[in-house]
Amino acid sequence: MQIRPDGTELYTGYLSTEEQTEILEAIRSRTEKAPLYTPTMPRTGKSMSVRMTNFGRVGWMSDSKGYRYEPTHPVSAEPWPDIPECIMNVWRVLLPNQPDPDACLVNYYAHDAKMGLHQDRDEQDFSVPVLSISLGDTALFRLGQTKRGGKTQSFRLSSGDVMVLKGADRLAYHGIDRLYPGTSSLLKQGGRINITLRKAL
Ligand code: MD6
Ligand code: FE
Repeated sequence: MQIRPDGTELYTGYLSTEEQTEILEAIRSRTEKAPLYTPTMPRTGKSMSVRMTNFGRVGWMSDSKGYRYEPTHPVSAEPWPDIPECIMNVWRVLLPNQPDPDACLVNYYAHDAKMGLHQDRDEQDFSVPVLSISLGDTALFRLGQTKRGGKTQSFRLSSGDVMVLKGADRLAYHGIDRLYPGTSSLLKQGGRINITLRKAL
């Protein structure tokens, strides 16, 4: 579904339960070596409410030094695990004319986690879209404009939904206002995983 002309696309129910489970297992096997950690915010040093890890050549990081891409895990100092093929394939099917992603950010939301409005602007080439996969509990996503303070629209992202931010919306502000706990049985502990694929370099 086209949310906005030449912009955001939402593929509701794109992944089957089997595909979601395969992706979840691929994440689980990699988070043993690259565990979820709690990032901090650049200016305030406050903890984010989501926990994060990354796969790929580089991973997105936030700490007192700012936002950036790094080749290693901040706690283990090891290179990030590879991006699972089952995740890579979602990108290749939906974005066949784009270069492969080199960064796969994994965010885990507990029932009370949220993410403030932000732009994804730490990548080198904004002409390459960002693709996001949602797993677990449904979340309320807010999509704004490329300038802060513009009008916003909200929609729900449920387990198996895939969203592509591209074109005019590649630099649109967006965030997660809340989860709807208990809306999915995919994660037995509840909560939500969001995976974003990007070409960072
Ligand atoms: C989330 N998503 O869905 C947060 N960024 O939990 C994002 O921040 C995001 O969904 C860029 C493109 C798509 C996204
Ligand atoms: Fe984002």
